[in-house]
Amino acid sequence: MKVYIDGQFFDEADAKVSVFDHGLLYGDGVFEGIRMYHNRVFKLREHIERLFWSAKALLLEIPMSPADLIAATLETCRQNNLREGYIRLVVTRGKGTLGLDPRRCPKASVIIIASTIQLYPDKYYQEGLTIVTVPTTRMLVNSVNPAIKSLNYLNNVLARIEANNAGVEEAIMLNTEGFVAECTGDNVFIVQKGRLYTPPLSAGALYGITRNTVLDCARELGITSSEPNLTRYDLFIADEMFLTGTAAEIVPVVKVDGRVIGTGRPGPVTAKLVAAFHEKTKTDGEMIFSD
Ligand code: PXG
Repeated sequence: MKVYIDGQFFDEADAKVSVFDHGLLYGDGVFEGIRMYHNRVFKLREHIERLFWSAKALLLEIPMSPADLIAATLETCRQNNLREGYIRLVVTRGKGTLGLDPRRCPKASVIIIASTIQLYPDKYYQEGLTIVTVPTTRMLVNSVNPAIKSLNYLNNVLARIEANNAGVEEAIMLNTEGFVAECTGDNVFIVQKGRLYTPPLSAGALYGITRNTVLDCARELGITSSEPNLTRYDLFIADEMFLTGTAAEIVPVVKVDGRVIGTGRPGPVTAKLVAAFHEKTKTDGEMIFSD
């Protein structure tokens, strides 16, 4: 594997960062998880845009233009001869002193890893997931805003540990008001009487690119969608439920906190959206190889 670090490609064994990098010392940095499908980097421009937004929120200057970062990402896929897979783009605050002040870090570091992806087992897509709500609440929008895709993922890691303890693959996180925010690495959707609902981003969620794509698919399919605050009760009485994320794509949920959702099987609206999503992955995104 060839890993891009600050303009150069390194073999995996030599792809290293400093122990003085504030990405390691303080979780000070931003990242993106991106998919390649059919020789295209899906929604690459949208991911790069969100990376620059996350960096802006942290006053972190990415030492490359968006266009150069797009070019470097595509080149990393080519160097690894990948047309399908997963890309992890990381921008750390860079090397600094043993103090948290970001002004002590002269230059941010850009890392691009292109690899294959460990997918959820097919049975989750066929039969749906069982999940639980966890006690760890989502961070406040005025502390570390969940909209910032930062390297500080401990809030999510704590929730994931609670999901692991409960023997499930994902966890619903509520905000401090008790409304549904999102899962540890996925956004949440429900279907009720043919209409699609997802929590508003102000509830404390990532501006999910898969979430946006699903909302686009719904519009194109004539499915009405809206973004009201949702409670656990709304999830329990939903006809259908699913999660969205770059890694999971669209994964149906059939049980939440012991309550069976709808028929207990993935539903028809979910199936339509899954089909529409997969169509988009064929045509949407920057091409890797020109053939
Ligand atoms: N919420 C959170 C907290 C996330 O981290 C999503 C929602 C879905 O957003 P996208 O833009 O992907 O639709 C995410 C995304 C990983 C991994 O390896 C995590 C994500 C994406 C890709 C890989 O854990 N999280």
